Amino acid sequence: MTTPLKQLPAWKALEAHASSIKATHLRQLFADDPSRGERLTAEAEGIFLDYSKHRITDETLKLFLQLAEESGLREKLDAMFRGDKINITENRAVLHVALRAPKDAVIEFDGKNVVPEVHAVLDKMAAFADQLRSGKWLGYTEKPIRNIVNIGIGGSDLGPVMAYEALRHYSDRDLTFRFVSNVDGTDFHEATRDLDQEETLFIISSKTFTTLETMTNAHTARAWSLGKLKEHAAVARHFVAVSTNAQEVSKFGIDTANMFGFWDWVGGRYSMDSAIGLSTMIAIGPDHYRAMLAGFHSMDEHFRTTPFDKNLPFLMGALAIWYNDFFDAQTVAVLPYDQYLKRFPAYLQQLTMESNGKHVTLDGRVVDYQTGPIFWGEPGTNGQHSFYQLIHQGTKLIPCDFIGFFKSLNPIGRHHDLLMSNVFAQAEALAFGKTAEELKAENVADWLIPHKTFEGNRPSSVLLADHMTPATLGKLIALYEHSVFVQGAIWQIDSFDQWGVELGKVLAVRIIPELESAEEPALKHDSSTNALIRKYRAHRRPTA
Ligand code: G6Q
Repeated sequence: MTTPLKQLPAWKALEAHASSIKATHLRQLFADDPSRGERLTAEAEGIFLDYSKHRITDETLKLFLQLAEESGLREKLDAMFRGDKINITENRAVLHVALRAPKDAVIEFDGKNVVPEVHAVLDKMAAFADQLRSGKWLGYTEKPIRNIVNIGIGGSDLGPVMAYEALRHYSDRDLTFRFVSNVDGTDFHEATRDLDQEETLFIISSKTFTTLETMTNAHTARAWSLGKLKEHAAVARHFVAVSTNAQEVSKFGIDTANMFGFWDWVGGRYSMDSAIGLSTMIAIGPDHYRAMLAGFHSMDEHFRTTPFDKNLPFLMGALAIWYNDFFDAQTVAVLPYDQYLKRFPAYLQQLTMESNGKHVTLDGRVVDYQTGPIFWGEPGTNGQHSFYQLIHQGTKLIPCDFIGFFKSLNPIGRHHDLLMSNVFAQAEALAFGKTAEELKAENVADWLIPHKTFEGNRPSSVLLADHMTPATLGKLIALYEHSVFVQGAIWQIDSFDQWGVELGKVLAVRIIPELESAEEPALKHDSSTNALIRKYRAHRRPTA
């Protein structure tokens, strides 16, 4: 049995250290060490991290390095890269790093090198993407496909949506991309209402090919297509699948020649760079897609080989644990100052919260410390005009990740300097605040001073890169993936299962017939659920 986390000497030392550091303001830390702003930084693969505005000292980092040692972080990391079945509750390996390994790499799973298979699928995706992009893939009525609709949910949707938005600059603007995830019919309707069936291709993305939402939308899509195309044979030209379940794919009527596979060892939320990224590849083209994979891989290598004191995922993971467990912080705000990253916070929510929202350790013990924080955010500067108030002056401590670029892909006038000045100003104001003395010197009326005072001492990281490219996106995602890994490994939890999500997949199924049956059903839920079902039945639209 592993030593419980709170009994590790480094954890105990961090507890004592945290209570001493809580009394120190960031103003003091900066005054004590004028080089702090340059010293507490790290850079890897073109991603620069300034972590100086955190309530830490060299001692904090030293203790986290000791915690990594006592937690066996290095061995855990090696086990993941080696393909050990570290997802113990599902008895699965966790090998998303193999999805972006170069052709000549050797990563063995069950005694077999998986890299050639990964590249075979990539080549098949590339051939398909090229046909579509060049207008050679024709629909059933011989018209070229112009619209691509990805149907998937969770890990089979959030990554593709985020990547499409993030890399729009690189996308083929003659093609239209839509994403349908919700089982709410409105999602399908609004995504397809202005599309022509003859020019529309659906990618049904589902690892299991059994997910209720996706299969419902897939059947609706088939009916919608055949409503105009009539012949069942049209399905082969207008539907492709991304899945691990060939049997269900062919049952649906999709030719398995048009199926792009992936593997059991790819978790849903770690799958955007598997065949689940087919829509991304069609949008940006195979060369850009490969550049994105190379970006992922370079961050994988940085994580795997760099000592932890210079290791970006480690530093970010340690900071997340620091506030979550020693400062009672409940959340982390992710604030990308780049419009292309508008879906990045939503993507990170799944990556972080589905991975580390766990309350038992790998040994099955209930934890006596906090695990995964809540991730949330919006692109800057929009958030500044709404929730930043609470971050600056509320009663909650919210560490922030600011993400910015040196160059804009759309350099218009002064826009980019204005945008970036906000990144620096916000991080500065959060850390240093505004004192009563400063306000007095500005002749602010006495009674207003408490309202206008900013306590400061609010921590943030600033991440900077040159400009948004497919490779940069890959690096950023891998950075967060591995930071999540660091946190989960130290918390001794299984970051790769999702029993809470599985529950949702079975619960609704029980209630569906109770909503739809013509006969009044004998309800056996609690009194609230029974009453809600009765009320819904009384008011629902009768089936035609
Ligand atoms: C991800 C989760 C979950 C999953 C969806 C879709 O890690 O397991 O978000 O991706 O439930 O599952 P399918 O791809 O099997 O449809």
